[in-house]
Amino acid sequence: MSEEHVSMWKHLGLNLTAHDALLKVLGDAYTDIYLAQKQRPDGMAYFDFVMSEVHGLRIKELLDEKEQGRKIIGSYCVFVPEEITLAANATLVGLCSGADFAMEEVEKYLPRNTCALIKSALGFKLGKVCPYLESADMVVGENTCDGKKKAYESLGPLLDNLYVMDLPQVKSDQGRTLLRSEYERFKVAVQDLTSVTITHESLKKAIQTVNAKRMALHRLARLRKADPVPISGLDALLANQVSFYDNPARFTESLNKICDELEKRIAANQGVSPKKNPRILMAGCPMAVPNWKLPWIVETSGAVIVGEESCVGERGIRNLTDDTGTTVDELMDAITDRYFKVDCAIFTPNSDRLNHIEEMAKDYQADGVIHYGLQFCQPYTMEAIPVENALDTKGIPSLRIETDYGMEDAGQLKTRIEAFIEMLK
Ligand code: BJ8
Repeated sequence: MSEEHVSMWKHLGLNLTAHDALLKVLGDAYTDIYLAQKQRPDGMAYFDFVMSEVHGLRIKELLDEKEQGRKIIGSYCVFVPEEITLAANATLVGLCSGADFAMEEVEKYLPRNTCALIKSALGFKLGKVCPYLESADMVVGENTCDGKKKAYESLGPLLDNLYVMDLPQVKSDQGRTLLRSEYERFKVAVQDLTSVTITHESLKKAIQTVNAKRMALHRLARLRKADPVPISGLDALLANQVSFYDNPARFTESLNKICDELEKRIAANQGVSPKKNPRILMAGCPMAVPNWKLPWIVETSGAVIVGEESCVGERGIRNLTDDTGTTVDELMDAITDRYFKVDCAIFTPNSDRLNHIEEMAKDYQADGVIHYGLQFCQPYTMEAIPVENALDTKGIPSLRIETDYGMEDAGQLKTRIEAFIEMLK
């Protein structure tokens, strides 16, 4: 690690000892889980590089952008529209929350039985180990699940720039009206932050940039329908994870290059996993960097993951935004329409999600579905039961997993997952 990076982290106020420990754990996990894979597409070298510089060059880029007057906005949820931030000359970064950190400190603020994702969000702040969080000029919290809503009350005083966005919980006309007005309020807040007024031209261009990124991710998803599948679930998950903090245009170009390579693999009937290995659809809670435990167990147990019904996956990228509106208001309506379709389990009722899981299982020729719920996540662990019942009636085998970010249950999970995969064979 270069001296320049260390002084950058110092300048951001990171706890250098704790940060070193985090980077060590992250680097070791990446080597053991990612670099140990066989037959990876050559293009994944780009993501290996991005990961090796995740707290280095990317942060330097963001700080250089800030020097030139650009603002950085951090977010914890796919309901925060990147289109609005880009249109106002701001960069949106996803704040990962995929690892345990400073847990003793966290439990002074939150009860022990809080989901790992929420605890992680607070732990990264309390441990002072996230350069993205420390670079952000605004951090957006959203009223989604009860856990997040209440945790933002604890996180708020630790930050000087928390903006809370309200979100509907019902897909009704009133719900859409609330989302539309919250996006309007967010637009004003972002304009105030950047001192840039969003125009029809800037918003349209931002929509096109984000659509291009989503189209590249859709292309990757489509290619995973091939049998044999040309890329591992772990690598596809990584592409989705990186999409949250990479430069959007560069990400799109790099992912499209990988897709070109995957098309050649498919034409040559080349896959990452033997044809006989069961194909798995993962469904449930989002998996943020470096939460790779479950896919790693699945793919080292004789199966391959072909899709993710998750916010770090298809739920987050499904649907493009219509860019044909001729005014800022029409484009804001189109943005609202696109995001209102996100079928997060905080919505009630949420039958769209059940339908999407069934559709995905069929489209990706999945032999079985693994439903992943983070322990203490009520929305997803509760919804796992109707999901299981719906799949059961369609004759699609499924397995319900509840876990956290720790490795203590890895052996037990492996036993259950191996038995499930054996049954699918
Ligand atoms: S749109 S899934 S990114 S809220 S795992 S914190 S639900 S208790 S993350 Fe999410 Fe937005 Fe919905 Fe997607 Fe709560 Fe559950 Fe924890 Fe969760």
